[in-house]
Amino acid sequence: MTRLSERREPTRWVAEDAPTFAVVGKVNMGKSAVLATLLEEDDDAVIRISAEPGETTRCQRLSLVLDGRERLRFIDTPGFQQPIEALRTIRAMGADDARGPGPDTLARFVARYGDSDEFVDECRLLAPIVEGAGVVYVVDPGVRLHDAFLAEIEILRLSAGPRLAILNPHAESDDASRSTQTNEALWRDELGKAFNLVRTFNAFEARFAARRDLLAALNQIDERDRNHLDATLALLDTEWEERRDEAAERILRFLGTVLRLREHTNYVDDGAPEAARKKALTEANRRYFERIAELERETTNDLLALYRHRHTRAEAAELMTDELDLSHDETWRRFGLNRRQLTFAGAATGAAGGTWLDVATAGHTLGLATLIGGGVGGALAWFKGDALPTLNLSVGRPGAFGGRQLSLGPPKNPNFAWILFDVMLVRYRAIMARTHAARGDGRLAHQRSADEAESIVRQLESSRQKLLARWFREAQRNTEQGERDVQARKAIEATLAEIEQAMQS
Ligand SMILES: Nc1nc2c(ncn2[C@@H]2O[C@H](COP(=O)(O)OP(=O)(O)O)[C@@H](O)[C@H]2O)c(=O)[nH]1
Ligand SMILES: [Mg+2]
Repeated sequence: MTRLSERREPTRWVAEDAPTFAVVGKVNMGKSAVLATLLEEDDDAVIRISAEPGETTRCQRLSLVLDGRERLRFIDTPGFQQPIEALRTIRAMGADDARGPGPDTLARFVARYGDSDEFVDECRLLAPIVEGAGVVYVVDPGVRLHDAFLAEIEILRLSAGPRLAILNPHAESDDASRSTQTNEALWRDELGKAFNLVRTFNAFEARFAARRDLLAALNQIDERDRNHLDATLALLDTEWEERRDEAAERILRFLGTVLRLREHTNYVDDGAPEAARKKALTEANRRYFERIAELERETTNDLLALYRHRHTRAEAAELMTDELDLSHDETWRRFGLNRRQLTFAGAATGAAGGTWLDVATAGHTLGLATLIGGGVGGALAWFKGDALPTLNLSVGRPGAFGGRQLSLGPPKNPNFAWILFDVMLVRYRAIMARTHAARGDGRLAHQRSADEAESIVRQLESSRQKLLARWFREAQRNTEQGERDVQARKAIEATLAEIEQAMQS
């Protein structure tokens, strides 16, 4: 019987039928962060990302699984601890070899020190490489290239397999200073000599296209598995399109549900009919908007789950319960509007009294969506208050107990649907922008920032606007749309693809 303490690490790191790469580098270079983003793993219990050095003390297998099969295997490793000493030892061991130190020397190094107290981390990280795993070496190009790094690079150069170097800049890309750039040039020079390929991959910013590029780079360095990797990329693409399709479907369902939503309430009007009616109306209004905010949150959480953000939740929309004074700049700033947009707002306030253009006829009306920079909570506040378009309201006949029923439906204003759609698109963009390595506080912020206040729906091409406007109108009338549902979903899908595209540039 094997006692627990005697259990050894698995002897085979390299998969039989999946190309395997060991992800190596000094501690805190972002090895785990790169893997978390690449494999969309946001669970700290699975991939620990930490500023504490030495959190990863053993190798760990992490797989890219597509269609239920392991397509690629990565080994997350502890960082190099004593690369200079290790290199000196390896060189000494290889001095007797006719061809100098090489892959065999690394194997003998691991065999000799693997069970000792020396070079513990080096042996662990070299074990998969000795076994045949390719190398993915991660560095932060903002860090000065010093001797210990040169030793790491030299050790890795001795391995026989394919080698890719990844520059994972920790500094935000737009504030990369001049010295960082010089540093990066030095890194590139040095890495170019020992690796098949050098790529930049920012673990905190990489989106789908960057993840795909990185996987394609593995294809380039590992010729043996070219067909396998090509097939993996094709699966990855298919899966991504399926997700986008599903996201469009979910957004369409949200829009349909909200546009058909009715809120009913009963009240008794025996004493003071006006007061009772007003109270009931206020109450129904609140519930109506709360229900919409809830649906928005549910949808956003579904989208987060679809994109494998299992530990992020949509922040609850802050419903503005107080009356809005649209003549105040402050009101518009709460929606995240800038000065130019504030000027627009002044003009639109006049229009709020009742002149609404048909949505299909003018971008003018769509412009309102631009004005509403906040999420649904802020946006819907526009539709509240006395000066604003009222909801459909039907007051039933007195019932058996002298009660009446009052129903609220969607605002007649065509902007309503566009604002709902815009809010959802902004949410989608925020989800796309989020990487699985940036763990944060687990909340998807609700407010869009001032420079993102520009509406997305306003930029849609007019044929798509018209198609969607018609779908919104019919949904609001609660008619069955059949084939038009399919067209609307495709239009949304194309919009989502464009949002992703715009984020690449
Ligand atoms: N800003 C930024 N920080 C990063 C990036 N990658 C890693 N980090 C941070 O660097 C620290 C170490 O990252 P980790 O992935 O655990 O490094 P490892 O020791 O190489 O596995 C953590 O605090 C990360 O949040 C990055 O691309 N940008
Ligand atoms: Mg780590």
